[in-house]
Amino acid sequence: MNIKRIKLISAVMAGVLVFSACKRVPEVNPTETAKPTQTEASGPSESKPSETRQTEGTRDPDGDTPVKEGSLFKMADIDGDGFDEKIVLDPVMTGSPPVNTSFTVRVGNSSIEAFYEDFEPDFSIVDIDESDEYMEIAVSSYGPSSDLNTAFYHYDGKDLKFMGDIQGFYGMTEWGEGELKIDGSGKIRTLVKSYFIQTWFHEEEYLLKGDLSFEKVGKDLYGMNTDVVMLGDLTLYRERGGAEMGITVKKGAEVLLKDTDDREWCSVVTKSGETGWMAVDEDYKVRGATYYTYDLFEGLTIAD
Ligand SMILES: [Ca+2]
Ligand SMILES: [Ca+2]
Repeated sequence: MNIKRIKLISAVMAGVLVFSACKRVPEVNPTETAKPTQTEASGPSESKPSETRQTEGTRDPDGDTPVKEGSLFKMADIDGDGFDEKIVLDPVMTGSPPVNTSFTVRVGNSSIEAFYEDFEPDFSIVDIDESDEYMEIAVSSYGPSSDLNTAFYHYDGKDLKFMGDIQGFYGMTEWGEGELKIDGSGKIRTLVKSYFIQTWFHEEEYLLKGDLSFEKVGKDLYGMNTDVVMLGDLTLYRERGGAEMGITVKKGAEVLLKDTDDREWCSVVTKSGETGWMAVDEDYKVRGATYYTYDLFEGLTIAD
């Protein structure tokens, strides 16, 4: 037995130990129980963990999903039956220069084809809810204009099911850790893009439901916290939802657009600490004024 082989076996054993430890204490790091993605390529067979980990019960038929050249796969027990499945992603590149435009995710005899612009040719096995025995497949994409997205898939032991898309990237991106977070609580936290008053992002939570769909939890108010300068006068409402008028902020004043329901109301705080509320219709039309938000405030971000 040469040194390379010993190293490999040590690495595999270490992987098994880490995996076992995580299985016993999933709350330590529930999203890291899956092994790193392997790329199927020609080369010595001992470089493929799937073929060296015979002791972990890969006799499960789903552990033998065929893998094409250029495809990626991971081994993980995502249906909770005690045996690892082989989860395969076949990326498809088109165009010039070529970009990833579609993929097929496969487990056993079940597969789903999906189309996402500039998806990461990788995927993650995640545990959205530690209280159920399943783990989920997450494929993130960069989208056409920073429209980050993660698609989720569920495998019940027989069929793959598309669960839904959630804004935000899971895992490492070119600029660091993605903003979509999974902690095993059954909730996914992420940043979503809003086109209310301006183009901005706010935190959002989604709850995994029993029918495998995601429900937006939503907040009463989201912090916008954008400093702007008034380009015209505006009389504010005294209270959110009210009809009584309050203070008037004058052209040239610096104000803070603080909290908003992301639908209709936003609080405006003056330099002296007075607060009033602005109502906005159709995302950009300031109620009671002839202004659009981007004509009334300097300092907003307006993107497509
Ligand atoms: Ca399994
Ligand atoms: Ca689970």
